Amino acid sequence: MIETYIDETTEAAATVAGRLRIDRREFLQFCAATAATLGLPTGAEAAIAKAVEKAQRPSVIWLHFQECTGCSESLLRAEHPTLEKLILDVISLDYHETLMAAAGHQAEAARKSAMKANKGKYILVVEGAIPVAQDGIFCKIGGHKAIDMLKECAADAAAVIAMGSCASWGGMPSTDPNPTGSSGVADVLGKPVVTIPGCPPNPYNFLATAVHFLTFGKLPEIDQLGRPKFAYGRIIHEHCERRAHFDAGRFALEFGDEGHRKGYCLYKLGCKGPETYANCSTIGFGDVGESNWPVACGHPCIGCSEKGVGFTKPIHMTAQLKGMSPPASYPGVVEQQGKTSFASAAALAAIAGAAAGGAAMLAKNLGKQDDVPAPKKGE
Ligand code: FSX
Ligand code: SF4
Ligand code: F3S
Repeated sequence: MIETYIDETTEAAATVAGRLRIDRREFLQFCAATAATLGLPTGAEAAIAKAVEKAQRPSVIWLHFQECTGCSESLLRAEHPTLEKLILDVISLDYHETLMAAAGHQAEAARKSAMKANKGKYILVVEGAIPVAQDGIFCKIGGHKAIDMLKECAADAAAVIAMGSCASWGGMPSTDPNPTGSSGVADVLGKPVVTIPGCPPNPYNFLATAVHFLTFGKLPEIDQLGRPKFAYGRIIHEHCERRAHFDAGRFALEFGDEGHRKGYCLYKLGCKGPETYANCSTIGFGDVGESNWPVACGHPCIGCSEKGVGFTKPIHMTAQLKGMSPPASYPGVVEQQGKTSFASAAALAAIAGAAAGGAAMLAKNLGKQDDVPAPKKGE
């Protein structure tokens, strides 16, 4: 049984590696990492390998509206060629204005023919917000208003994915006063869609969503905002590498100060990790490991994926703490040396399981013991 499983997985991996001219081990690592990202049990990597091997690629129509194309850039600027090759192997990208060779009428014809050939089966990916003010006149492609193009393409799609914060909830273009009425896809269509927010979003979250669709024939479980739970189920702060500093009250107070140079928590510089739901802290960006994300680079998270936080709250305003109560006070970054009260020493001794006599000795060791009677000989 186990031999069959290993043989089939190895065979599938060899086929995909040969087809894409990538390393077989790298592909197997990708399958295991995707299974882990999706929170699937052991063995799911075999199902993923086989699904990718079969190459029944879903047709994808990718629309661009009010945005900077950062979503597509983040997808294609992976450090290793594997991610980019896999994305283009896992899906059949039939229409994507910035990547397709066709232009003008040919591009329009490609969109129409992909929609016709895959009616009811294609995935519609939308990048960018949709302007709805003044009847949506602010964004036109091929003579069509964004709002009309979106509705036309969504009508026969098997699933709609809003890629990036702009498409998910309006993002940067919807910033107050929002003169063009920039809106997210779900608001325009009047129905829930899968959203992968972030500016840009993490390409792994899109790829894992596509692989889930390919492997299980359905999209992953989502929350009330349409976000896949595997990626947006927890706040960044829960898994941040600087979290121990937060809990210990060690903060950077200015860029370049001692705390900042030592890698202390960025909460007091405005980090929005405590109110932003995303997996940036666990999977990282750019295909170079988990240490490549804003906080690891020394900048507070600005909450780019979170509606009401990113591009809304001032970058250096301290975050609202979600799901936790802050301590009433924090110890200083630099502890004062010297006087130690008996009460604090007793507490420390109690933690260490020592007796009151031990507390006196501890107080002596920690600093001057003005409040503590000197221990008698033999104590
Ligand atoms: Fe840009 Fe995408 Fe930001 Fe928006 O990403 S990276 S402005 S989310 O739509 O291109
Ligand atoms: Fe990390 Fe920001 Fe939380 Fe500090 S506040 S632990 S830097 S997520
Ligand atoms: Fe954005 Fe914050 Fe992640 S700024 S990329 S949600 S760490």
